[in-house]
Amino acid sequence: MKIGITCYPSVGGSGVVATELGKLLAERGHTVHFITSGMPFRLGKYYRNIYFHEVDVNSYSVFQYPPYDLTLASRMAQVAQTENLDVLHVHYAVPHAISAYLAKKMVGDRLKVVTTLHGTDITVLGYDHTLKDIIRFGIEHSDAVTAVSQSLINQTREVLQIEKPIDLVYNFIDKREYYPRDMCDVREEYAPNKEKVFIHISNFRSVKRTDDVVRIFHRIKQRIPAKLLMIGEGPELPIVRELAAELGLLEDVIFLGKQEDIACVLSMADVMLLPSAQESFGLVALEAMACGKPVIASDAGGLPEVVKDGETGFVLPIGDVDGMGDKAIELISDPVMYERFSRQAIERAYHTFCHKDITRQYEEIYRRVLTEE
Ligand code: GMT
Repeated sequence: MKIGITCYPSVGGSGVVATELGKLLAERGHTVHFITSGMPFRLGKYYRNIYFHEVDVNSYSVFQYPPYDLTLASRMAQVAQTENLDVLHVHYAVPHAISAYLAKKMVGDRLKVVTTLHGTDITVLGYDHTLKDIIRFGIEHSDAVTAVSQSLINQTREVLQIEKPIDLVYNFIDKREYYPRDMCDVREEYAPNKEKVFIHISNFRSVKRTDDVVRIFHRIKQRIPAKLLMIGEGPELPIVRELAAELGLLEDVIFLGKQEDIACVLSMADVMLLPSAQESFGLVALEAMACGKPVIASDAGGLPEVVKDGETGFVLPIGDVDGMGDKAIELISDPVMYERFSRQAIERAYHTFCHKDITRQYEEIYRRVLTEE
């Protein structure tokens, strides 16, 4: 098949999923055309069967705002025509599903549109009355819609009153990249006295509740020698640093900024902390599990579908900092339980979220829309 993919190309779970899916589809012999405003960050080298078409948004002085959605629609239509695309797979309903709808109107109904919902398009924008109707329109006019968790499907139905079928297609992990690595030497630099190592990875937006991460760690630290690795950057970072200082934790909380090689960084740690207020899936929890790291998570959105409570980590109510700290201590202090959770985390990641199975699910959806009248 000839497949166009549009996503936000900057760092973020949806961009990662869209790019990795494109690479897997290309490996399986499909031709993949990325139509994005910049080179997706995981696509920086040559891949057979993959092409990149930049959406170059001009900001003419007549426009108060650059018209990204229209430029994208026009570029989608051009690429669909010149490359004879079968399917446009767009990640995020706004504005990508709307741009795809326009492109389809320009080139004809032969072009099929598949929209994947990743979260904030529903959990944040879906509540915005200026956007709600157009999000619903984009979803209803897609040939197929998928969402990354059952929780997101339920929320989409509830918030937008949508009856159209939505396929559940979980995010996936490629076990050729995500597996436990030997990082003992580097780990020793951060934890020279055999401290237990906790890790948090996010874009430090307020929904990630990064202050809770520090408070959970503070509770852990009162009972056991421990270090916390904080990976990523974002608006909450200065606040989190201040909180760590206030709680006397600056020696033990290590800020490593943005990191590319997540599997290596995860392999330095013992347990991931992910107490988010919203998380339609929680790709980073899956990445941690694939590297054998149990996750202490909140029960936000799709997180309980990823992290099995009492098997691959613990799931507690959003904001239950003490509960999360106590569970982390219980887990890390019991080597038999820890080994079992670690093994089960890898098994679950590879079995339920296997990259090959999920790629096939998307292929089946593409075939279905291409044969439907
Ligand atoms: O979580 C973010 O801040 C980034 C956002 C994105 O656009 O990449 O992540 C969303 O999509 C990911 C991939 O499907 C999910 O793993 C994240 O849970 C989801 N984020 C939220 O729902 C807040």
